[in-house]
Amino acid sequence: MASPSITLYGVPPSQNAVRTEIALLEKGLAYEKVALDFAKGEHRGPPLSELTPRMQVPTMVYDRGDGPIVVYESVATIRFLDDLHPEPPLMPPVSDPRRRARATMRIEEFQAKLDPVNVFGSVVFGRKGRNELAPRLEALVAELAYWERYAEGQRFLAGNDFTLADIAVFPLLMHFEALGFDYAGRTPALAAYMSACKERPSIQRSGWLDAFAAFVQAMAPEKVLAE
Ligand SMILES: N[C@@H](CCC(=O)N[C@@H](CS)C(=O)NCC(=O)O)C(=O)O
Repeated sequence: MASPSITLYGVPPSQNAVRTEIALLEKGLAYEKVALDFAKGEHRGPPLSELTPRMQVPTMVYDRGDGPIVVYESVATIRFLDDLHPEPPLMPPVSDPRRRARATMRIEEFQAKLDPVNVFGSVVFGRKGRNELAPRLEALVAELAYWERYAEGQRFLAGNDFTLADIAVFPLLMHFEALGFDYAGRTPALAAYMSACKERPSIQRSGWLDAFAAFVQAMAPEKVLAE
């Protein structure tokens, strides 16, 4: 297959956009990164508005010479890349149904259960505080208890190999660390999992950990998840 031309529209600290980038780095694919300035409303105009009606990032334009394919929704982008570029694999094979089911469940649970309880935007942009968010914070901590169980006894979420499930979940977990959640004290298996992900070369090479840390420092969100 000819090497595709890939353009990734993102925003440096975005936990959504970094998923696509991690998958690209895992696959060893070359790509051009276009950083949009949301403060200037760059996502509301062309080219993004012509590529996606939702005008959100990540949006990836993938072209292997037979016309551009636009893919958005971060989980769709990483699935797409793993389907079209199966080596190295980012899903356990069908010949290992136990681990494959685990990875699939974690991705589905990320989308259906974990992402919906995220309060990061409400704290950072909505400037909502601990009292106002109390029921949502309780729901979030209860949800993290499931993930603690999932992280126990293995390096990554579907076993000892890094998969799409980790690309989906890890960036979101960083949000809760930024809001003061004490992984080491409250969920030790998740703390070990976070360390393993932070060491992953693709995650380090993405530069996202630094971009996210700088964003958190600049926005100084209230530590609503600190005990
Ligand atoms: N479910 C989407 C969420 C994408 C998303 O919310 N992206 C944010 C940046 S982190 C965005 O583009 N926000 C701009 C907007 O919604 O107007 C995904 O996983 O890609």
